[in-house]
Amino acid sequence: MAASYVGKKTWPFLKMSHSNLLLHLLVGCVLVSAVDRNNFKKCDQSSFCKRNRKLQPGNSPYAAVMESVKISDSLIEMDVLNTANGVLLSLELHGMEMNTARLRIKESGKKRYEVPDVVQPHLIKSRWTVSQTRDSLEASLQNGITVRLTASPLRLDVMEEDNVLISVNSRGLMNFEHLREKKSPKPPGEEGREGEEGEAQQDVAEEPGMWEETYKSHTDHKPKGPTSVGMDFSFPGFDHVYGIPEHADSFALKTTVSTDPYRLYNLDVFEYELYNPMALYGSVPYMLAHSSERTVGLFWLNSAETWIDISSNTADKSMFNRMLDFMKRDSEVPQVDTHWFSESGIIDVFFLLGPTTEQVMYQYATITGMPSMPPLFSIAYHQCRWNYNDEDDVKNVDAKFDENDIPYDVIWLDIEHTDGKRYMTWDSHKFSHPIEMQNQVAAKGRKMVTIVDPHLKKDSGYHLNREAIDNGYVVRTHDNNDYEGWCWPGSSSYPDFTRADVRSWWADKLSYENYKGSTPNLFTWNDMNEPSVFNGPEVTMHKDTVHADGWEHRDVHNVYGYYVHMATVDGQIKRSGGKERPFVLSRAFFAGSQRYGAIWTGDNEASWDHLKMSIPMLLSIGVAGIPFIGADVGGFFKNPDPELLTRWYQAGSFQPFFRAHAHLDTKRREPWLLPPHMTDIVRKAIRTRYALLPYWYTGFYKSSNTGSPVMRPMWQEFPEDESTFSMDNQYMIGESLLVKPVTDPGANSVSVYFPGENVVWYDVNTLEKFVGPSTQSVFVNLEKIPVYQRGGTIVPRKERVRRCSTLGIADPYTLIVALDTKQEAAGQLYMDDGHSFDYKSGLFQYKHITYKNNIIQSRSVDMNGRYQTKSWLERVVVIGVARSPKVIELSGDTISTHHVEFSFNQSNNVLVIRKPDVNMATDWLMSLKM
Ligand code: NBV
Repeated sequence: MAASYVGKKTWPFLKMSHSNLLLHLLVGCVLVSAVDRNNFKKCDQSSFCKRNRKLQPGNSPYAAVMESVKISDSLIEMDVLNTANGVLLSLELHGMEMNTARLRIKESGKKRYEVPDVVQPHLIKSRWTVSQTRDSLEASLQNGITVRLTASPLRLDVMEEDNVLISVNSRGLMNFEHLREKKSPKPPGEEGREGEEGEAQQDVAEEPGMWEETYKSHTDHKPKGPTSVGMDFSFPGFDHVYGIPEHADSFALKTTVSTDPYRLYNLDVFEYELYNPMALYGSVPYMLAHSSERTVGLFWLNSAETWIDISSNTADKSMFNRMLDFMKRDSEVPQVDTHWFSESGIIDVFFLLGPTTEQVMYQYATITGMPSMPPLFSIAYHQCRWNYNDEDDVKNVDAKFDENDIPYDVIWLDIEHTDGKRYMTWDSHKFSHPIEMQNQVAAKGRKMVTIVDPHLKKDSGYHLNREAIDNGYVVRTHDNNDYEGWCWPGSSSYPDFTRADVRSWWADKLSYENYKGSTPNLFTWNDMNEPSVFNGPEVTMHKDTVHADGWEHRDVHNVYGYYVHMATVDGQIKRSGGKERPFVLSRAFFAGSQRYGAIWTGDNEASWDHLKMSIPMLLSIGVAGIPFIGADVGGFFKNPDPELLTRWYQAGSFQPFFRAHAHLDTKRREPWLLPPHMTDIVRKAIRTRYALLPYWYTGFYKSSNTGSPVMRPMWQEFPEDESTFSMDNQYMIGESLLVKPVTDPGANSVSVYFPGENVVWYDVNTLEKFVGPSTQSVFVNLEKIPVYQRGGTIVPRKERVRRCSTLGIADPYTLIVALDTKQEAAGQLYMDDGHSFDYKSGLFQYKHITYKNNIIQSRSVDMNGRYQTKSWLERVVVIGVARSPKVIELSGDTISTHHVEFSFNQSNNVLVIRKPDVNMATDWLMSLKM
């Protein structure tokens, strides 16, 4: 059993089993202290952050050498000189398809880390048309981007026609700390005499922390010295920027003038605080700027520790001053200024010019990869806790769901299921029949997940550790030994997942033969992959450890977890011979993680504030290209009161990854342990999720083709509506559903903003109608989840209550058609087997369903679809029909034309068409004779 809860601020390893605890106390007792924000660096505790932040806007020392310009089709190259120290850099400007371009600045003749395996191979290039003068150059892509480069000081303006959309180095904050030899210390008395050593003449003066840095008790050896890179980017015409997850902060990013910059450094932050720019478990160095006119994106491809400063010429103005500007008609053009700097690597930036939000999202997904299509079960409801203790516990929980008529798809096992935290093994007492256990769960159509962390117990009897050590697969220390860190199992080694051979070894370990006791119904959870190292600096790996090809951990830190996720996903695909879709949840992430699977927001807390925060956090990760995201329902730490838990279930049922989870020391909180009337409400929320699975599944399919998130900000759907730009508490699921979760205790009303000129919205439960744009206070009792369907859309549902999603695969569909003011609506339905890759070879159906001119029609959008389904159309509900039809005639591919039954409710203008009984795979048409 675990040690008791040791108060709020505790080292994570104080929550371990007694044996592990003892181990830690023996070896690591000196390290015991409180983990709070003081255990994570502030900018002024990081020498490269300080150096870059200290730079002041002004004339940049960098200048393009125009005589060196070389142009070949899609690539423009030139030298850039640091006029302060004579160091030469090389600049590349790549023209790319779809209004995108890439700027790379490297150090001439020097090897620095360039992030591999994130940008998609074979991006389509686009040819530049260039005009050049002695001190400038203008390069344009056909129908798109123009880049105007000014040579001295170096500045780039990324434009469309005459509009500057992104300025680069316009504030002169570019910084490229070149690789250098360490100077030998000067004899006493000569320390101050710089300027006599040729090349480094006017170089930045040596500062403490450049060649070695100590944080708490950890010394970071820096054999390469200072290597940071930085650049400023301004967005003229924009007032709002988003993205750069992961932070527990508002969705619209704040200025950092009086705070630390936003930090990107994957960290296991114990009990994270809200509303600050501290780093968390994952990093996507990608920002979107949005205005009522357009959206642009900027992707900074660098996997080292990164900080981003944001300032704005309008954000800090008072409302009064803004009004004054407006009255005087001399309001400035708004502008957001950003300053990005990373500890190592190169400057590698993508400019995505949209112009629409959807286009920016598509451009980003083209560069970093489209999201994978999740298996159906994984978007249903998951039941997790640290821990389900043994096989009986699993059996009982599984049975209780059935007894209580609550559907669920997956039951999860946390670290205690293993043999002493040796992942991919089982505790032989508590889980002595893992295959039988999985088969029993699977007999009901359900699945299981086990946790597989990347740290390996240093025990020669543990096969994974032995093989990793024997093969030389583990990360090395700066002085060339196997790196050893402390984690759950005690002393642990960490495989170097940045190596392809190590990933392939790991993937093989997930085969059924190698992972004893695993079955095709067992899926995976990668935790602690930042990586978390309890006795490391900031609870992570020392930056001077060494990875493949001599790269330091400093260079690859933010992609380590991404590679763990990638290797685990590869393993799952391999074990099925490439047939089955994988499901792997990861805590750490990077740009491109969307290609691998789901991520969640880590160790939140059972509080109303954390429930509220789940919305902006998920929106930020979503716009940064990762759609399959969730937050622990109920809150991980502490015990939620029944009302909070109930409200959290309701909110979670409308978030993409829907999993309840709880800390080891919390009270049991499965839905049936709530007071009965609340169990009823939670049952209803989970069932609502199941009913809407066809809509979610279709949403994920669209996402996998467009890069657009399923849970999306209001402004993605209403890009011109400025009142939505800072919204943190309501959002859209796809194009059709507006969700405003109740996130306050004792609420009996919430205020909902209905956007859109003349857009009608229907309460999905009462069908009450609201017209936009308007803000309305709506009544909520505990049962109520305020969700509204937008007029003009069609939402597919499955109404049969099942024990889990797979059992409902052939169930009939209901279509909810909400008409707009023109008496029209449209929507899509995607169907396939829900689990295999067969859809890639045509076994799918993608239907476009429309209501227009009193005709409801379903047609295949993609004629390659050949999936045969037994599902049929059970019901069509049309909301907002002006008057009752006289007859409704159904015709289709496989049926003879006939009349169908219907009823019309005059009081709310709702038409219900019953049992059209037509197969969903076929094309059909219903004509309403008025
Ligand atoms: O494996 C235990 C937990 C897990 O339940 C949680 O979801 C992770 O975010 N894990 C972190 C390690 C310990 C947390 C205190």
